[in-house]
Amino acid sequence: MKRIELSRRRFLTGVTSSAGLLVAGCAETEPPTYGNLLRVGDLVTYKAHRLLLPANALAREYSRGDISSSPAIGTTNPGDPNQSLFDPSYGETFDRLRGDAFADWRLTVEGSVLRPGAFSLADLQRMPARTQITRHTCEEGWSSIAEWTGVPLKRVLEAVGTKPEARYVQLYSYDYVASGIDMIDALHPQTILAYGMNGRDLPLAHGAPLRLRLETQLGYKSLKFVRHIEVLDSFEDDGSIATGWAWYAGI
Ligand SMILES: Nc1nc2c(c(=O)[nH]1)N[C@H]1C(S)=C(S)[C@@H](COP(=O)(O)O)O[C@H]1N2
Ligand SMILES: [Mo]
Repeated sequence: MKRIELSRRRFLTGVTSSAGLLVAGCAETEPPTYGNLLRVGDLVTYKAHRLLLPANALAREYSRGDISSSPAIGTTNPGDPNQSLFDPSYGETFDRLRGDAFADWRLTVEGSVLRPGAFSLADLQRMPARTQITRHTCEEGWSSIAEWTGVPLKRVLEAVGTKPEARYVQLYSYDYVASGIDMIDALHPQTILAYGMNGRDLPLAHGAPLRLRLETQLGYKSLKFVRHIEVLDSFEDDGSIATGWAWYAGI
C-alpha cells in the first residue's frame, strides 16, 4: 500500500515537462479526442497520466486523526432557486425527494449498458462498500481530508453490464453540473458513489444523498447530488470545456 501511495504524484513529477514529446510518440494509445487546439495542454496531461501511471495507482489514504473540517463549495442545496447553479428542471423534484428522506430517490443508469437500472439508496447500500480517508483538492487552492463511504462505481457498472464499446461515464446532478470520466477512472478502485461522510449519512451541503468521489482528479469533477448516470461510447463534453475548464483534471 505505502509503495503505491507514493506513486501517483512522485511518478508524475518531472513527467509533465517532457510530456510534449510523448504526444507525438503515442499515437497507439486511445486519445480522449475532445476539445480543440486550445485544450492541447489537457491532452498532454491526460496522455502522460494514461501512459505512465498504472491504471489502478491509488491516491494517498490517511488515518482518522488527519480528518479536517470540509467547507461546502458550489451548490449546497439543489432545491434552492437562489443558488447559482440551480436547475429548474430538477430543483423541485430534489426538494420533494429530500422531504421524504430520499425514500423515493433513485439513481438511474442508462446508455451503453445491457440492463439499464434504477437503484434506491438501500440497493446501493446493500452492495459491497468501500471506506476511504482521502484529501479533496479544489482547483481554487484549498484542500481538506474526510472519510468517505460508498459503493465503488465499478460495482454499479457491473450490475448494469456495460457494453464492450463503452468508453466514458457521464454523471448528472440535480443542479446544473455534470461530470464525465473515462473508463479507467470509472473502474478505479477509489472511484466511489459515496452516501456516507465521516461516519454519518452524507450531509446535504456535501451532496446528499449520493456523490461521486473521484480521488484521481481535482475537486470539481467529484459531482455532488448525483441523479443519473449515462454510459457513453464516444466523448461528450460534460460542460467543463464549454465553461473553460479542463475536462480531465488529473492529480
Ligand atoms: N453538483 C455539484 N457538484 C459539485 C459542485 C457543485 O457546485 N455542484 N462543486 C464542485 C466543487 S468545485 C468542489 S470543490 C466540490 C466541493 O465539495 P464539498 O462541498 O463537499 O466540499 O464539489 C464539486 N461538485
Ligand atoms: Mo472546487
